Amino acid sequence: MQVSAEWAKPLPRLTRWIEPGPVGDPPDKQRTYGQESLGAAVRRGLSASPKELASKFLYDVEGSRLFEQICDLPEYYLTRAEAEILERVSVDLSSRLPQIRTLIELGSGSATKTEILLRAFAANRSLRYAPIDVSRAALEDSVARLEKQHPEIEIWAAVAEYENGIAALEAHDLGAKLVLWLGSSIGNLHRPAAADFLARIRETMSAGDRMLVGIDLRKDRNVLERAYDDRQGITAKFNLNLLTRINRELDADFNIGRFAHRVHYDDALGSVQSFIESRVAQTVHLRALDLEISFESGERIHSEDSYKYSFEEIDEVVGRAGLRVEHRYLDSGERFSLNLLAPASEPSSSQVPV
Ligand code: AVJ
Repeated sequence: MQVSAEWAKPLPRLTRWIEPGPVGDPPDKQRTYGQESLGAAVRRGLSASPKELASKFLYDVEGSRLFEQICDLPEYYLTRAEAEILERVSVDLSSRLPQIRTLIELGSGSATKTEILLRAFAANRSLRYAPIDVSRAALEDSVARLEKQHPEIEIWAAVAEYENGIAALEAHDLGAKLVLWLGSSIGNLHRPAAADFLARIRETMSAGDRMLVGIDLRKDRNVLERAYDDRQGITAKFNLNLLTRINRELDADFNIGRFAHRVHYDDALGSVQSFIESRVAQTVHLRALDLEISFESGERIHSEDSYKYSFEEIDEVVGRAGLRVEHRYLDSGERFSLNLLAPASEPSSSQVPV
């Protein structure tokens, strides 16, 4: 990050890059947040029946870029609905939470929406922002932008999966923290895994800490299926880019034209499921893994779950994690929710002296 203009005063170096430990396979392969490598995941997932791959692998440089485009799509209401809520409530949140010193963000991406919160929280305290993301490119861009626009905010950036990043940050005393998990990323986890993950975050929380979680709500099937299968085909590109990534990183020969993007909302589960479907019977070679994978015509790889929640389902998952919803904010269309979570064991906020 260079400051080249002559007029620029030398700024105190407020940005730190946190480097978590080496990434390896988790001790327990069932853990969905996992740190499984792409190679291990592809070997296991494409040999399984039905075939599957974890959605976290969608986010290489190109995947992160395509996801940013998805956020601007007319059909993808989630980002706009969440931004609308943040615009409306961030000042209220900031005054409700005077004790907070650090905003930690899980999967910060471009951090465009986060800026709304940062502005409100930095207005009445000295603030630290700790974004965690697996995409170094996305982090470098957002950090460079924030350094310019908010030189008063101290930034601790971690290129990491969520829990490695939090563990690395926990080694330092960051004061009372608000953990942001925006964009309904929780939707990528099965409900029990979501409760599990929240419970592990809960373990790192003291009484004054809070979490702010964006969660998409259950709604009409057509609205949901359109949001994940847009007219311009950007979401299709995003999903199929997984094959391009595997070609590059695992020396494979997927012919992208022989696969299609498919989406299905399972109303009982409450999940929009995304698939990569083989248009023909074919065999693919993955040289780096010394592996051949055959597809029948119409056979699918399950590449993503996007779970939708009712209020009851939110309360249930949050409760199982030892947390409670202290406040729930909705957008004007009541499509999306922003949930302020507190440790459940704590007395209600009216009893806490400010
Ligand atoms: C980033 C996981 C919230 O599931 O809505 C968007 C990813 N996938 N379109 C979602 C996604 C296809 C997105 N999350």
